[in-house]
Amino acid sequence: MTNTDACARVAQAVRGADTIFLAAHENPDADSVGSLLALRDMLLALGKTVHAAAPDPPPQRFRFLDGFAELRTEPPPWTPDLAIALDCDGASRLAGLEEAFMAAAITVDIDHHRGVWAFGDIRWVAPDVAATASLVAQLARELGLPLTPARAEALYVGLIADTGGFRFTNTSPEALRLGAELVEAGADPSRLARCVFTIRPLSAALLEGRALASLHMAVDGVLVATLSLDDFRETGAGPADTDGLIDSFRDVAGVRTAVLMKESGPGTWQVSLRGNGVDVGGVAARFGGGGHKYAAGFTAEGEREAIERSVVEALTPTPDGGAADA
Ligand SMILES: [Mn+2]
Repeated sequence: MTNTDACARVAQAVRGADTIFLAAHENPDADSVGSLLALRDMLLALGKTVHAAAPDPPPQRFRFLDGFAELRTEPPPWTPDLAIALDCDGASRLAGLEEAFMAAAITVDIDHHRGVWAFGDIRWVAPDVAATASLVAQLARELGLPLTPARAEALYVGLIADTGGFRFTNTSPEALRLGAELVEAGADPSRLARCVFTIRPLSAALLEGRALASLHMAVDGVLVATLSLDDFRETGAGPADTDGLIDSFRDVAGVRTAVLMKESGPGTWQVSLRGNGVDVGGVAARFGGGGHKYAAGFTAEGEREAIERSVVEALTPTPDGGAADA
């Protein structure tokens, strides 16, 4: 099924439905929240009864988006004619909403992940587009709906988040064209970039200070940072305040792999790994974790120093250029 065919089938399903359940993935990010809110607004304009939800509360920094206050964490009180999942890499990512989602007469998966876990009656999965927001914009065109300022703002938030502000390798001509179209429709690039990338709570800035103070090159090319329970308690920071930290460590010159060790309970360490062209997913798997090739992690119990030693050893470059035995 081509992208155009899939879009037409989703539009047809929308036209034929009265009650529609929209669902984002667990720990919803900018792309799933933006896509959800833009599509919710479109469906309301078509006179549909809409229930939009995510399994976890969406980040408060997106509360300025139209309809944010109407987002729910529980399933709809009715059995929907149509259920649409947005940006969900697999039905399991619907978490507590999965059962209610699957009860719909027609289920739709709109996503831009690789599609290994595609699900539902209609699977509109387009790994070549930069963001799920791009697909929602395409659906608006198919349904003959304009990109209002509110819709443009929500979709722009998703687009810039998933392209890293038009810097990642998925920054295609199409992504840039859509960006221009959304700005013409009323999205404010400067204000939205600040909301998505720049602004953060004081606790996150203080926590970054702790992480920076701990930073050291354990062996050549392997950079390690640590955050203890005390660091979290004394700065008032929570787990979400570490977002993006390890990515900035990967960007330090000379780093092949970055390691961030976070104490999540006494003696329990969540270890995040990032690789610059080094497969850290394989290393994480050896420690019982998982993730992507260049971004992965695992959980370990025990003494911090011992865990650091074993992970650094596993990441230490070998003469063939890979991580040890990877
Ligand atoms: Mn996405």
